[in-house]
Amino acid sequence: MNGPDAGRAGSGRAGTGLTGTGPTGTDLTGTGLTGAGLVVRDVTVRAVVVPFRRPLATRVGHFAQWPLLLIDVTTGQGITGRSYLAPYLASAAAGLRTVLHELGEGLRGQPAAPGQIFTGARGWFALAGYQGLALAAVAGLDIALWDALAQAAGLPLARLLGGTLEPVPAYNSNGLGLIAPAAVADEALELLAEGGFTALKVRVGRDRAADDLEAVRRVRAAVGDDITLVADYNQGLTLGDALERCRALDAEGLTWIEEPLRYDDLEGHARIARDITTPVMLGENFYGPRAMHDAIRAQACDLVMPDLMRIGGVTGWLQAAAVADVAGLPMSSHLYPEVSGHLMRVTPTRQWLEWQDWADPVLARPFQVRNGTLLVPDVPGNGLEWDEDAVAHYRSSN
Ligand code: SMN
Ligand code: MG
Repeated sequence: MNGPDAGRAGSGRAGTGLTGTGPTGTDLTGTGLTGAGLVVRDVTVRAVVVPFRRPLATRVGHFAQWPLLLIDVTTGQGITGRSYLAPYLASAAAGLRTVLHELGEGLRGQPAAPGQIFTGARGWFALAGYQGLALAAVAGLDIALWDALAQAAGLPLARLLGGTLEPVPAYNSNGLGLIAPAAVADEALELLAEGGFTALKVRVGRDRAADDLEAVRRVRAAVGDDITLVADYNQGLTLGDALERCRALDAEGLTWIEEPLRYDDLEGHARIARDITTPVMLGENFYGPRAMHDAIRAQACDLVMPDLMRIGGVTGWLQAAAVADVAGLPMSSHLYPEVSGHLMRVTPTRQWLEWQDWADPVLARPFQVRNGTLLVPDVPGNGLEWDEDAVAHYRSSN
């Protein structure tokens, strides 16, 4: 932390380092320095667990339901910014809630200034650690604050950030988990039909490499050569195994092979990237833009796909998009299709949006997909709004 905000960021109340006044201790209300005039009143976080329409088996877990934390940042001006986080496991949701609660307390009375808060967070977490749940919590608040700013401006988030609302090309990631190879063809056709998709993700990493190859070939035979297919190992392999298995898939016309190794094995991924012609994809486990920078410098991947939560929300995404742009790497998204859709509009090297409808059960206005593209809604903010009856129904104590 050497930037001009560094010293100021740490100067707040013990705990989060946030103060009821400005970072320098001054009351900013009414000074015009309060981020579109918005001042945070309160942060509420509600846990829900929603069922999957189509349970998904991967090498990192079998998902039958999806814990979500719904975040509402209310402001003194009557605008509520919203976001959700999907921490995969109910136990992780409980830990994340605690961090969100602490940070949320500190945000009360602060200007809605997500960029400043994002930078300040590096100072607050300098000792406790900036990645993992800490960065996820910052991201959840950041996304909601940007939503509030966009609502205050009367603009969809994509337009506030300087983009347009053109549809965003998406691949359907709602299925094709580690199911029997004999079952993949039908599911692939169902997934394409769900929204006129032209691209799909196939999970790989079955016990037998031959079963993966058979699954990929059966999907290809069912969907034809014009459909884009990507494969995801979800960190499931060791290096020797990965070299063998990735070579075996290299001639299958995949647009990328994702996370064959543990996510932080940059050297191993670089070795695979040199060895095969299919692009290697990393990114859902980049904790902050610097992690993307590190992976690119290590030549660990040919493509990047940050996850909105782990990259640090809207602010982290924008920084990562600049890194991908200067490095010349195509950038896709991971989970969070709603807000990621807005952000892809301002991502210079945008490639594919990952589409999952997993938050739909609690959304008052689920986002729509047409002709394989996500439609970015023309409403002020990011377009997230809760279906309160559904939230009550799926509420969880975690
Ligand atoms: C994935 C991650 C988490 C849950 C399900 C699937 C996968 C993806 O890695 O890239 O979609
Ligand atoms: Mg993945």
